[in-house]
This record gives sequence, C-alpha cells and structure tokens, in this order.
Amino acid sequence: MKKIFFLGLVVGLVLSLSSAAHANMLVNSSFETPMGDNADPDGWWGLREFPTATDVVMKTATAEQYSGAQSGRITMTANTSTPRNLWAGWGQEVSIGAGQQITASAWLKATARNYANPKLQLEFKDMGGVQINKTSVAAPAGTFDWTNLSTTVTTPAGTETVLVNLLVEKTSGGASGEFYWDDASIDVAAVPEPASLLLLGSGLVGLLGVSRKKK
Ligand SMILES: [Ca+2]
Repeated sequence: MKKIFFLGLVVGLVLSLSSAAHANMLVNSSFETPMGDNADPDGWWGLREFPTATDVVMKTATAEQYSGAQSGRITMTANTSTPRNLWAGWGQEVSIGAGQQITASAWLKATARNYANPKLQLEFKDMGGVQINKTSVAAPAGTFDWTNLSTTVTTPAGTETVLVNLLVEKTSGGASGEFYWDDASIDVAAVPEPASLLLLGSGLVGLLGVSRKKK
C-alpha cells in the first residue's frame, strides 16, 4: 500500500513539473478581445512605422480565426509614395532571464499578398531595455492558409526580457496584403534547478524514513 502511495507521490511531482513547462506567458494570445481600428489589443502594443493610418489597418477580425471567434488582422494597402522597409504589428514583452530554452509560436494566414513579409520575431533585451540580439521566423512564400511559425532558442547572456513581435514588413511601396495572426505563445522549458531537485530528493528520503520507522 505504502509503495503505491509513494509511487503516486513521485508521479504527481513529475507531472506538476512537466505541466509547468507548458504555460503560455502571453495574455490575450488568441486575440479574443474585440478592438477597433488601430487600437492596441489587450496586452499587446501596436507597433507601426507607417506614415498614414490608411496604409495599414490593424484590428481584430471575426472573418478568420485559427481558434476561438476572431484573430488579429493586419491589412496593408499599396501606397507607392511611402518609403520602403516599413513594418506594422503587435508586440508583447515578457520577463525571461538568460540561458533559458524558450519556444515561441504563432499561427498565421495570408491572403492577397504582394511584397509584404510577415514574420514572428523575438527580441532579447537587457536590464536597461537595450536589444542584445534578435531572431525571426519567416512565413512561407505567397498566400497560405493557417500555418504555424515556431522557433526554439536559448536566451543569450544578459537577457532580462523577451519581446515577441507579430510583424508584417513592407518591402516595396506597392506592398499590400491581408494577414491574420492567432494563438501566439511563448513557453520556457522547465529545467529543474539542482537545488530544488536536491530538496525533492531529500524530502522523499525523509518520507521513506518515516514510513520505515512506522513498520
Ligand atoms: Ca482567436
């Protein structure tokens, strides 16, 4: 009986450790809170380099969704008088230290795309908010149905926060397209610290000792 109890205890502890490994750190990650034109979705910062509001319209949309009732839509309109290499999107910053293995993921659908490049981008920042490094996952070419963009990386030395960006970059004045983002996430892989493992181990040894004394 006691052996079964301890086995259950160990399984429970292992399960609680592994479930902690898959907690999404982003809020409103499925864009389920409605927002008006060019407002910031709950929890996200609206990022835009466009000189006029009509060049790009960012809002939640019920027309398409990967899950739930809506997604975040970025509509880019061709305007040949605007300069190149502009971008628009949403960002969310989370506290993650150096040397952590993180997985970032988001779902994307693109329609009517022309010289506009969507990407999932991670920026690693130090204590002062200065960018240390960045990495990004490019989308497939052309138009596509819901597609997962995902990357697993280890945060560089000095990292204090990670900024997750869901972007669309304009590479030509005539760039246009309709882009839907949904179900974004960032997870930190749980690596049990030696100290907590030691504590766990000594606790189990202690429990076993108590059970033996009772015999
Ligand atoms: Ca959604």
